[in-house]
Amino acid sequence: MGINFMTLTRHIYEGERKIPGATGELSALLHELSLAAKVISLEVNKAGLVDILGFTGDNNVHGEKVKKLDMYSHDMLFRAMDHGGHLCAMASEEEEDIIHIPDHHKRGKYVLLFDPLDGSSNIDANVSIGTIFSIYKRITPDDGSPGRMEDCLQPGIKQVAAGYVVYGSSTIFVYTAGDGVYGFTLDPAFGEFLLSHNNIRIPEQASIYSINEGNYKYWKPGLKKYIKYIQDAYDRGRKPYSTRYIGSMVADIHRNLLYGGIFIYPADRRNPNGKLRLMYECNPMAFIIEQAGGRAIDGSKRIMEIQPTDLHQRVPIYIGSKNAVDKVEEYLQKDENS
Ligand code: AHM
Ligand code: MG
Repeated sequence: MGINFMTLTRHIYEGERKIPGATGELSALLHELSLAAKVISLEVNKAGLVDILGFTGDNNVHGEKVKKLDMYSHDMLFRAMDHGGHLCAMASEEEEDIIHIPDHHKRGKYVLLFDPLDGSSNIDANVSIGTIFSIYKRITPDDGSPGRMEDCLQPGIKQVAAGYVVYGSSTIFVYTAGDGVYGFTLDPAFGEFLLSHNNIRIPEQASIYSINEGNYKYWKPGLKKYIKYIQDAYDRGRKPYSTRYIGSMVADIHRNLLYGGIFIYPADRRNPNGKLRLMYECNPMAFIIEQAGGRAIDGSKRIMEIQPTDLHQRVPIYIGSKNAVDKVEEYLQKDENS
């Protein structure tokens, strides 16, 4: 029986070797991220066993209750990433301001943004959760000075790499460095991420839709009509889409990436900007989905072309299989023009 020796680390380094002039810094960064992912995965897996479940009692910058595992993951990522010498700044969904690299560490040319533990309302129920990350090159001079806000507030098209980790029935690390999407499953026996999903392509045709339908009443008419359209597929001689909604964006999008589907967190009458954050959730997921052949829009614009103005800004998102996103866009536009 053949053994798969394509580890995540080897894949990253081989990828970088193909790029003329690459310094290896991005590879080192991704490798360090994978170490943090292993540590978080361990902790998530034993969450039910140790006294770590439950609220810390604090609220995060969005006014939501923070659970201990969120903070643990945030701290772990910071600690894994602050000393490598490749970053000039970080930003996290769990922290209001830009995070500086301590003065006693070298600073480098990259910026890292992350959502340490997405879908945290699912923690207590042992449902899949994940980490999302996004990497940019700084735009201020790479002279060892601290990174600044403008280094963080770059549009998604400037990402040099992005990825996510799903802590599910197994732990999987999915990333893109702009040359396709690759997934690696953590082998718990020897603690390595092994290539399990080579060059992932999202099916053009969706068979799943993922949206919190409880908010139906607040949706705009165009979205209501689109959902009705996909539910009426039988009338057009097609199997209707299945509804699947975990409530963990990472897990919902990961499944749709593999099976074909659309994930929507729309603007609605209560939340004109939706719920999800452009910098920590939408841009990295958009980069992955586009690299896999799909699309991600905010209703009218490409997510990755939005110029951010705030680290924590929210944005509506329609993301997934190309044909499905084309269709919802058509419905939303008809609505705007009527
Ligand atoms: P979080 O970052 O506080 O965990 O919230 C983000 C999560 C996403 O993973 C998920 O898609 C969404 O919130 C679900 O929201 P809702 O419960 O409104 O459907
Ligand atoms: Mg989140």
